[in-house]
Amino acid sequence: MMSSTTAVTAAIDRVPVEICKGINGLEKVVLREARGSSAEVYLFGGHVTSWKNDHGEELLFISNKAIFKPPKPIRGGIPICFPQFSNHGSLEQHGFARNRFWSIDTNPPPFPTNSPTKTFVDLILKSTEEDMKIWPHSFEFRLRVTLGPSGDLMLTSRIRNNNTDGKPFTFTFAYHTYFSVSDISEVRVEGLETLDYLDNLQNKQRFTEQGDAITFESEVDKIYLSTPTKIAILDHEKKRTFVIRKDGLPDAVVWNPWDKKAKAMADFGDDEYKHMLCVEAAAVEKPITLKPGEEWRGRQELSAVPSSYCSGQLDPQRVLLGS
Ligand code: TA6
Repeated sequence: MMSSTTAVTAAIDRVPVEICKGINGLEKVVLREARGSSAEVYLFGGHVTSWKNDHGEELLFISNKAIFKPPKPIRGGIPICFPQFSNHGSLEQHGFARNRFWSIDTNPPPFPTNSPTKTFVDLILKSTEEDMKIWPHSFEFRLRVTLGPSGDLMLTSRIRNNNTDGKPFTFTFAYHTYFSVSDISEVRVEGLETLDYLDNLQNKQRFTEQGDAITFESEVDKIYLSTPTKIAILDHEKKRTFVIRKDGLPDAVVWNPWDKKAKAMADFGDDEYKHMLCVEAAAVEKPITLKPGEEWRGRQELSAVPSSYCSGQLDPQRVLLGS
Protein backbone atom coordinates (compact mmCIF):
# COMPACT_ATOMS: atom_id res chain seq x y z
CA MET A 1 0.00 0.00 0.00
CA MET A 2 1.57 3.28 -1.13
CA SER A 3 1.11 6.28 1.20
CA SER A 4 1.53 9.89 0.04
CA THR A 5 -0.31 11.89 2.61
CA THR A 6 -1.85 15.30 2.32
CA ALA A 7 -3.28 16.99 5.41
CA VAL A 8 -6.58 18.95 5.13
CA THR A 9 -7.03 21.54 7.92
CA ALA A 10 -9.46 24.32 7.00
CA ALA A 11 -10.64 25.64 10.39
CA ILE A 12 -8.00 26.62 12.98
CA ASP A 13 -8.86 24.03 15.59
CA ARG A 14 -9.74 21.27 13.20
CA VAL A 15 -7.85 17.97 13.49
CA PRO A 16 -5.95 17.37 10.23
CA VAL A 17 -7.20 14.43 8.18
CA GLU A 18 -4.90 12.42 5.97
CA ILE A 19 -5.52 11.75 2.28
CA CYS A 20 -3.55 8.78 1.00
CA LYS A 21 -3.65 5.91 -1.45
CA GLY A 22 -5.55 2.86 -0.35
CA ILE A 23 -6.16 -0.53 -1.96
CA ASN A 24 -5.46 -0.53 -5.71
CA GLY A 25 -4.29 3.08 -5.38
CA LEU A 26 -7.80 4.35 -4.70
CA GLU A 27 -7.74 7.58 -2.70
CA LYS A 28 -8.99 7.46 0.87
CA VAL A 29 -9.24 9.85 3.78
CA VAL A 30 -8.14 8.74 7.25
CA LEU A 31 -9.69 10.34 10.35
CA ARG A 32 -8.00 9.85 13.71
CA GLU A 33 -9.16 10.80 17.17
CA ALA A 34 -6.83 11.70 20.04
CA ARG A 35 -7.94 8.72 22.14
CA GLY A 36 -7.09 6.27 19.36
CA SER A 37 -10.28 5.67 17.40
CA SER A 38 -10.13 6.06 13.63
CA ALA A 39 -12.17 5.88 10.43
CA GLU A 40 -11.39 5.58 6.72
CA VAL A 41 -13.46 6.86 3.79
CA TYR A 42 -12.77 6.06 0.14
CA LEU A 43 -13.54 8.82 -2.38
CA PHE A 44 -14.84 5.99 -4.57
CA GLY A 45 -18.42 5.73 -3.43
CA GLY A 46 -17.99 8.20 -0.54
CA HIS A 47 -17.59 4.85 1.17
CA VAL A 48 -16.60 4.41 4.83
CA THR A 49 -14.57 1.19 4.91
CA SER A 50 -13.18 1.24 8.44
CA TRP A 51 -14.24 2.40 11.92
CA LYS A 52 -12.01 1.38 14.80
CA ASN A 53 -12.41 1.93 18.51
CA ASP A 54 -9.66 3.29 20.75
CA HIS A 55 -8.29 -0.27 21.13
CA GLY A 56 -7.81 -0.41 17.37
CA GLU A 57 -10.57 -3.04 16.99
CA GLU A 58 -12.45 -2.92 13.67
CA LEU A 59 -16.18 -2.35 14.21
CA LEU A 60 -17.34 -2.58 10.59
CA PHE A 61 -17.37 -5.70 8.43
CA ILE A 62 -15.46 -5.66 5.16
CA SER A 63 -15.44 -8.91 3.16
CA ASN A 64 -12.05 -10.53 2.65
CA LYS A 65 -13.23 -10.93 -0.94
CA ALA A 66 -14.24 -7.27 -1.35
CA ILE A 67 -13.24 -5.94 -4.75
CA PHE A 68 -11.73 -2.45 -4.79
CA LYS A 69 -12.12 -2.04 -8.56
CA PRO A 70 -14.58 0.65 -9.78
CA PRO A 71 -17.31 0.55 -10.84
CA LYS A 72 -17.94 -2.52 -8.65
CA PRO A 73 -19.19 -1.31 -5.23
CA ILE A 74 -17.06 -2.25 -2.21
CA ARG A 75 -18.55 -5.18 -0.22
CA GLY A 76 -18.79 -4.03 3.36
CA GLY A 77 -18.32 -0.86 5.40
CA ILE A 78 -21.04 1.74 4.73
CA PRO A 79 -22.17 1.88 1.10
CA ILE A 80 -24.52 4.79 0.36
CA CYS A 81 -27.70 3.88 -1.47
CA PHE A 82 -28.89 6.90 -3.52
CA PRO A 83 -31.02 7.92 -5.43
CA GLN A 84 -32.62 4.46 -5.12
CA PHE A 85 -32.66 1.85 -2.36
CA SER A 86 -32.32 -1.71 -3.61
CA ASN A 87 -34.65 -2.42 -6.57
CA HIS A 88 -37.26 0.15 -5.51
CA GLY A 89 -37.17 1.80 -8.93
CA SER A 90 -35.78 1.46 -12.46
CA LEU A 91 -32.15 2.36 -11.70
CA GLU A 92 -29.36 -0.13 -10.93
CA GLN A 93 -29.52 -1.89 -7.53
CA HIS A 94 -29.02 0.66 -4.74
CA GLY A 95 -28.64 3.57 -7.20
CA PHE A 96 -25.30 4.97 -8.43
CA ALA A 97 -23.80 7.10 -5.65
CA ARG A 98 -21.88 4.06 -4.32
CA ASN A 99 -20.02 3.58 -7.58
CA ARG A 100 -19.15 7.17 -8.38
CA PHE A 101 -16.01 9.10 -7.49
CA TRP A 102 -16.70 11.78 -4.88
CA SER A 103 -14.50 14.81 -4.21
CA ILE A 104 -13.28 16.53 -1.07
CA ASP A 105 -15.56 19.50 -0.45
CA THR A 106 -13.11 22.21 0.58
CA ASN A 107 -15.75 24.91 0.88
CA PRO A 108 -18.93 23.40 2.30
CA PRO A 109 -21.83 25.67 3.25
CA PRO A 110 -22.16 26.26 7.01
CA PHE A 111 -22.96 23.05 8.83
CA PRO A 112 -26.43 22.89 10.40
CA THR A 113 -25.17 22.07 13.89
CA ASN A 114 -22.29 23.68 15.74
CA SER A 115 -20.95 20.43 17.09
CA PRO A 116 -17.62 20.86 18.85
CA THR A 117 -16.26 17.79 17.07
CA LYS A 118 -13.13 18.60 15.15
CA THR A 119 -12.35 15.43 13.28
CA PHE A 120 -14.38 15.33 10.10
CA VAL A 121 -14.18 15.40 6.34
CA ASP A 122 -16.64 16.84 3.84
CA LEU A 123 -17.21 15.01 0.56
CA ILE A 124 -19.34 16.07 -2.36
CA LEU A 125 -20.98 14.31 -5.30
CA LYS A 126 -22.49 16.42 -8.09
CA SER A 127 -24.65 15.07 -10.89
CA THR A 128 -22.81 14.64 -14.19
CA GLU A 129 -24.10 14.59 -17.76
CA GLU A 130 -23.69 10.82 -17.64
CA ASP A 131 -25.85 10.62 -14.51
CA MET A 132 -28.47 12.88 -16.08
CA LYS A 133 -28.90 10.31 -18.87
CA ILE A 134 -30.06 7.70 -16.33
CA TRP A 135 -31.56 10.04 -13.73
CA PRO A 136 -32.47 13.38 -15.32
CA HIS A 137 -31.96 15.54 -12.27
CA SER A 138 -29.32 18.01 -11.17
CA PHE A 139 -28.29 17.49 -7.58
CA GLU A 140 -25.55 18.15 -5.05
CA PHE A 141 -24.92 15.52 -2.38
CA ARG A 142 -22.77 16.67 0.53
CA LEU A 143 -21.59 14.04 3.01
CA ARG A 144 -19.85 14.91 6.27
CA VAL A 145 -18.12 11.99 8.03
CA THR A 146 -17.31 12.86 11.64
CA LEU A 147 -15.39 10.96 14.32
CA GLY A 148 -16.48 12.08 17.79
CA PRO A 149 -14.26 12.46 20.87
CA SER A 150 -15.64 9.20 22.29
CA GLY A 151 -15.13 7.38 18.98
CA ASP A 152 -18.72 7.72 17.72
CA LEU A 153 -19.05 7.83 13.94
CA MET A 154 -21.52 10.28 12.40
CA LEU A 155 -22.58 10.47 8.76
CA THR A 156 -24.61 13.51 7.73
CA SER A 157 -25.99 13.74 4.20
CA ARG A 158 -27.32 16.95 2.65
CA ILE A 159 -28.96 16.51 -0.75
CA ARG A 160 -30.02 19.55 -2.74
CA ASN A 161 -32.21 19.74 -5.85
CA ASN A 162 -30.40 21.97 -8.34
CA ASN A 163 -32.79 21.45 -11.22
CA THR A 164 -33.18 24.61 -13.29
CA ASP A 165 -36.28 23.33 -15.09
CA GLY A 166 -38.48 23.73 -12.05
CA LYS A 167 -38.84 19.98 -11.70
CA PRO A 168 -38.93 18.28 -8.26
CA PHE A 169 -37.16 14.95 -7.84
CA THR A 170 -37.90 11.94 -5.65
CA PHE A 171 -35.47 9.45 -4.17
CA THR A 172 -35.05 6.67 -1.60
CA PHE A 173 -31.96 6.35 0.57
CA ALA A 174 -29.99 4.11 2.93
CA TYR A 175 -26.75 3.99 4.88
CA HIS A 176 -26.13 0.29 4.12
CA THR A 177 -24.02 -0.31 7.23
CA TYR A 178 -22.25 -3.67 7.64
CA PHE A 179 -21.55 -4.23 11.37
CA SER A 180 -18.87 -6.70 12.41
CA VAL A 181 -20.27 -9.26 14.88
CA SER A 182 -18.69 -12.21 16.65
CA ASP A 183 -21.36 -14.81 15.87
CA ILE A 184 -24.63 -13.90 14.14
CA SER A 185 -26.51 -16.64 16.02
CA GLU A 186 -25.61 -14.90 19.29
CA VAL A 187 -26.70 -11.40 18.20
CA ARG A 188 -29.95 -9.63 19.15
CA VAL A 189 -31.43 -6.45 17.69
CA GLU A 190 -33.52 -4.32 20.04
CA GLY A 191 -35.88 -1.51 19.07
CA LEU A 192 -37.77 -3.11 16.17
CA GLU A 193 -40.17 -5.25 18.19
CA THR A 194 -43.87 -5.19 17.13
CA LEU A 195 -43.12 -2.96 14.10
CA ASP A 196 -44.47 -3.53 10.61
CA TYR A 197 -41.96 -4.56 7.95
CA LEU A 198 -41.80 -5.37 4.27
CA ASP A 199 -40.27 -8.79 3.69
CA ASN A 200 -37.99 -8.73 0.67
CA LEU A 201 -37.97 -12.54 0.67
CA GLN A 202 -41.76 -12.57 0.26
CA ASN A 203 -42.35 -10.03 -2.52
CA LYS A 204 -42.20 -7.14 -0.10
CA GLN A 205 -45.36 -8.34 1.64
CA ARG A 206 -46.15 -6.45 4.86
CA PHE A 207 -46.00 -8.26 8.20
CA THR A 208 -45.80 -7.29 11.88
CA GLU A 209 -42.76 -8.26 13.95
CA GLN A 210 -43.24 -10.31 17.12
CA GLY A 211 -42.67 -8.78 20.51
CA ASP A 212 -39.18 -9.96 21.37
CA ALA A 213 -35.73 -8.88 20.31
CA ILE A 214 -34.80 -10.04 16.82
CA THR A 215 -32.44 -13.01 16.62
CA PHE A 216 -30.99 -14.76 13.57
CA GLU A 217 -31.15 -18.36 12.39
CA SER A 218 -31.68 -17.93 8.62
CA GLU A 219 -31.56 -15.41 5.76
CA VAL A 220 -33.27 -12.13 6.61
CA ASP A 221 -34.04 -9.17 4.34
CA LYS A 222 -36.63 -6.90 5.94
CA ILE A 223 -37.46 -3.21 5.77
CA TYR A 224 -38.83 -2.09 9.16
CA LEU A 225 -41.17 0.86 8.84
CA SER A 226 -41.30 4.02 10.98
CA THR A 227 -38.88 2.74 13.57
CA PRO A 228 -37.72 4.50 16.76
CA THR A 229 -34.74 6.82 16.24
CA LYS A 230 -32.55 4.45 18.27
CA ILE A 231 -31.78 0.80 17.57
CA ALA A 232 -29.38 -1.46 19.47
CA ILE A 233 -27.39 -4.45 18.22
CA LEU A 234 -26.23 -6.62 21.14
CA ASP A 235 -23.20 -8.83 20.57
CA HIS A 236 -22.95 -10.92 23.73
CA GLU A 237 -19.73 -12.68 22.85
CA LYS A 238 -17.90 -9.42 22.25
CA LYS A 239 -19.72 -7.80 25.22
CA ARG A 240 -20.40 -4.98 22.83
CA THR A 241 -23.54 -3.08 21.87
CA PHE A 242 -23.83 -0.95 18.79
CA VAL A 243 -26.29 1.91 19.15
CA ILE A 244 -27.64 3.48 15.97
CA ARG A 245 -29.21 6.93 16.33
CA LYS A 246 -30.83 8.27 13.20
CA ASP A 247 -32.51 11.46 12.04
CA GLY A 248 -34.54 12.03 8.86
CA LEU A 249 -34.41 8.27 8.13
CA PRO A 250 -37.67 6.72 9.35
CA ASP A 251 -37.03 3.12 8.24
CA ALA A 252 -34.42 0.48 9.05
CA VAL A 253 -33.34 -2.43 6.84
CA VAL A 254 -32.05 -5.63 8.44
CA TRP A 255 -30.09 -7.99 6.18
CA ASN A 256 -28.07 -11.15 6.51
CA PRO A 257 -27.62 -13.29 3.36
CA TRP A 258 -27.00 -16.51 5.33
CA ASP A 259 -25.25 -19.46 3.68
CA LYS A 260 -26.86 -19.85 0.24
CA LYS A 261 -26.77 -16.17 -0.77
CA ALA A 262 -23.27 -15.94 0.70
CA LYS A 263 -22.09 -18.65 -1.68
CA ALA A 264 -23.78 -16.88 -4.58
CA MET A 265 -21.90 -13.60 -4.02
CA ALA A 266 -18.47 -13.53 -5.70
CA ASP A 267 -17.19 -10.75 -3.45
CA PHE A 268 -18.32 -12.40 -0.20
CA GLY A 269 -16.80 -15.40 1.63
CA ASP A 270 -18.97 -18.50 2.11
CA ASP A 271 -18.84 -18.29 5.92
CA GLU A 272 -18.63 -14.53 6.29
CA TYR A 273 -22.40 -14.27 6.93
CA LYS A 274 -21.61 -15.53 10.46
CA HIS A 275 -19.65 -12.37 11.26
CA MET A 276 -21.71 -9.53 9.80
CA LEU A 277 -25.12 -7.94 10.10
CA CYS A 278 -26.48 -5.05 8.09
CA VAL A 279 -28.76 -2.66 9.96
CA GLU A 280 -29.41 0.23 7.63
CA ALA A 281 -30.88 3.62 8.53
CA ALA A 282 -33.12 4.28 5.54
CA ALA A 283 -35.92 6.22 3.88
CA VAL A 284 -37.74 3.72 1.67
CA GLU A 285 -41.46 3.43 2.40
CA LYS A 286 -42.12 7.15 1.79
CA PRO A 287 -39.75 8.38 -0.93
CA ILE A 288 -38.39 11.90 -0.38
CA THR A 289 -39.40 14.61 -2.83
CA LEU A 290 -37.43 17.86 -3.17
CA LYS A 291 -38.45 20.90 -5.15
CA PRO A 292 -35.69 22.93 -6.86
CA GLY A 293 -33.62 24.74 -4.24
CA GLU A 294 -34.81 22.46 -1.43
CA GLU A 295 -32.37 20.41 0.66
CA TRP A 296 -32.88 17.17 2.63
CA ARG A 297 -30.77 16.04 5.60
CA GLY A 298 -30.32 12.48 6.77
CA ARG A 299 -28.00 11.62 9.65
CA GLN A 300 -26.85 8.49 11.45
CA GLU A 301 -24.68 8.29 14.54
CA LEU A 302 -23.04 5.00 15.45
CA SER A 303 -21.69 4.18 18.91
CA ALA A 304 -20.08 1.02 20.17
CA VAL A 305 -20.69 0.58 23.88
CA PRO A 306 -18.68 -2.00 25.83
CA SER A 307 -21.34 -3.91 27.67
CA SER A 308 -22.16 -7.01 29.52
CA TYR A 309 -25.84 -7.83 29.11
CA CYS A 310 -26.00 -9.94 32.23
CA SER A 311 -24.39 -7.28 34.48
CA GLY A 312 -27.25 -5.03 33.65
CA GLN A 313 -24.75 -2.44 32.60
CA LEU A 314 -26.82 -2.13 29.53
CA ASP A 315 -30.52 -2.52 29.80
CA PRO A 316 -31.71 -2.35 26.16
CA GLN A 317 -34.84 -0.50 27.23
CA ARG A 318 -32.67 2.03 29.11
CA VAL A 319 -30.45 2.41 25.99
CA LEU A 320 -33.40 2.80 23.66
CA LEU A 321 -35.41 5.05 25.95
CA GLY A 322 -32.42 6.72 27.69
CA SER A 323 -30.42 9.78 26.56
O1 TA6 B 1 -30.14 -3.98 2.00
C1 TA6 B 1 -30.46 -5.30 1.76
C2 TA6 B 1 -30.28 -5.59 0.28
O2 TA6 B 1 -31.11 -4.78 -0.48
C3 TA6 B 1 -30.47 -7.08 0.02
O3 TA6 B 1 -31.63 -7.33 -0.72
C4 TA6 B 1 -29.20 -7.49 -0.71
O4 TA6 B 1 -29.33 -7.43 -2.06
C5 TA6 B 1 -28.20 -6.47 -0.18
O5 TA6 B 1 -28.92 -5.29 -0.11
C6 TA6 B 1 -26.91 -6.34 -0.93
O6 TA6 B 1 -27.08 -5.70 -2.13
P1 TA6 B 1 -25.82 -5.55 -3.15
O7 TA6 B 1 -26.34 -4.84 -4.34
O8 TA6 B 1 -24.77 -4.74 -2.42
O9 TA6 B 1 -25.32 -6.94 -3.44
